[in-house]
Amino acid sequence: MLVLHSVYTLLILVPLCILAEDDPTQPQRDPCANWMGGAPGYPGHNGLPGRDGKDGDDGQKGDRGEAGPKGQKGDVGEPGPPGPEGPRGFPGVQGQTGESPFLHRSAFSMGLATRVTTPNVPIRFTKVFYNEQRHYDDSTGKFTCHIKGLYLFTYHLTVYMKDVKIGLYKNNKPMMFTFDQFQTNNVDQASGFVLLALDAGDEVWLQIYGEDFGGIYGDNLNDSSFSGILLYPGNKTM
Ligand SMILES: [Ca+2]
Repeated sequence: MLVLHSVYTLLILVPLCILAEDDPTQPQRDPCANWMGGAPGYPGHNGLPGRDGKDGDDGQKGDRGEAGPKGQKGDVGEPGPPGPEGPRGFPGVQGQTGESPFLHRSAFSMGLATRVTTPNVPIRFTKVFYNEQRHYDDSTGKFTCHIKGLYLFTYHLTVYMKDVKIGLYKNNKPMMFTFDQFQTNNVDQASGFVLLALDAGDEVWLQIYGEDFGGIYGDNLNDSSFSGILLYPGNKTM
């Protein structure tokens, strides 16, 4: 049995010595040195990389980060709807007494008491319809302006027996005329209406203009009137 084992060992090792002698990459050595004890092997090549392992479990949640910088201001929004109606206010304070529109008063309305035949002098109207302020003087027949302003003058004369030509004067200057021819067996009228801007001190009156025009008549049943009234005081240019 021992002999058989030695033979087998010899049969295996002899070819190995021959094979080792033919490898040119190995250092030269005695191919059969220590062949009975066996020569030490050389390190093998590195193996192939192994497969990827399974994913690990999720880690723990990290800490909250720092707050970011403040953003830019946005656009102005649309206006909102109107609010509800407010409560009723308190009554106002009573006002002060105003200036009376009749504070500046000047008016007269006079009538003839008798027939007038004298020409070229102021006609004296002595029948008083109204002359509260006495701005019309029935002793001279003239109205004198006491309040600067705009005045209205009007006259309505009965014409009887003769023609009438009447002039309305302002400070010795005739401002307007009215002429009426008397018709036989008739009663006529002569009328006039005018607005005049007067200054204080101005005088206004009526008088027969020229000769042979003294037909102005008046009695208890036929009035001839001359009236004037301040429309409003103030500057002439109003
Ligand atoms: Ca006539």
